[in-house]
Amino acid sequence: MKLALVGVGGAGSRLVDASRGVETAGDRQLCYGHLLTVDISRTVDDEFDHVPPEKHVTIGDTHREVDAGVDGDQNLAVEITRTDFPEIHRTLDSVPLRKLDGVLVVAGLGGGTGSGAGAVVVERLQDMYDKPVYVLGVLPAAEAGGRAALNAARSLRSIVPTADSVVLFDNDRWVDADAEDDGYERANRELASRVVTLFAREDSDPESIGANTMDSSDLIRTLSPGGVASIGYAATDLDDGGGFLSWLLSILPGSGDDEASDEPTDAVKIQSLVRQALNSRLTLPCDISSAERALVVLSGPPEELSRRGFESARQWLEEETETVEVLAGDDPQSGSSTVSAVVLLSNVTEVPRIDSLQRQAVEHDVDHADRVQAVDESD
Ligand SMILES: Nc1nc2c(ncn2[C@@H]2O[C@H](COP(=O)(O)OP(=O)(O)OP(=O)(O)O)[C@@H](O)[C@H]2O)c(=O)[nH]1
Ligand SMILES: [Mg+2]
Repeated sequence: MKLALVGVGGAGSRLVDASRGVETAGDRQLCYGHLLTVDISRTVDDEFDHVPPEKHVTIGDTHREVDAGVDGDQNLAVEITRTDFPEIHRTLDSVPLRKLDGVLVVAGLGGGTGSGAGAVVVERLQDMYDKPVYVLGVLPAAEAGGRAALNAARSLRSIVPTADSVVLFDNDRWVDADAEDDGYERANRELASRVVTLFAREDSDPESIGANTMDSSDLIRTLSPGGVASIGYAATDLDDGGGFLSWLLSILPGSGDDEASDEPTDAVKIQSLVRQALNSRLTLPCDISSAERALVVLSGPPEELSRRGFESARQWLEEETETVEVLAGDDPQSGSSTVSAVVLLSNVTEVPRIDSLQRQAVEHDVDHADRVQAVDESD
């Protein structure tokens, strides 16, 4: 799938930079260089490795309240973005949107800019473009505080109905608060590699595309119910020691038993990998049976991807997720030394983190209202 990447705010811009980094380091193409980042700032202090300066749009720089961002003020971000949208539009004009399959807007939903400007960008894109507009949103960790939770809860309310689907990433589960570089860099790489593996394809010639190869219509179909989506991922290195086979033998139930067969069947191999992906830490932990649709993509050398394995993995996933619609496709990567499985769960509704975020947001809102009232009364 070819998607233009639009990063909004600090986290959104860094994630677009990281995704482009993953893309350029491998053979897979996602945005083909069609990207832009938008931030509200008077000072540009971010150094990007993969976003050229002409693709970075700074808005609100004449606004007196703005320094290096709106400091969590979502309403101010919305106001500035509405006023300065022509500046974003100019850079968007340099992106050949009609030739792409859609847009992926990336934003940290706890930030004022990510949540506020992000919502305006999604709304405007939907008005001017008839292909899907997806969102990759980062939920703030609980430590980010009540205001970040309130921003995220509000932005989910406006973005989820407007976007074609919102893939979420939970900082609470992914960012190591004790890490020296504040843990974002590593989390961003993990997320970027999942997104690129799910959406991007090897830049291969159309002649070599097989019957089971995943294409963009499978992704569009899986994401079409809208709502919130989550990604699971597992990979194994073929060159690592005994390779795929011995790794699978070591994780299979009953391995080491005398009656265990010498070689697991292709179906068992692939099913084990898909099982690992589903049981892995999801970008947004959720009850998998609440998903409306699911998609599994298996990447690796074509000789490792068997048809029978696929069908059995798909059926198994159908049972596990209690979902009637599970699509499966492969992503042949000739010469690759890894086999990986990505599972996309779409329109998940049982998400404990969204519930706790909403509670945190309500508490903050009540506290905030109490403080305002106390100030008013003391006047
Ligand atoms: N995963 C990840 N999360 C981040 C990163 N940077 C910030 N965050 C989180 O995302 C939220 C938004 O932060 P920013 O993106 O810096 O905020 P912003 O959108 O620029 O908005 P303002 O700074 O308020 O103008 C915060 O809750 C941070 O904890 C990042 O690089 N990766
Ligand atoms: Mg910022």
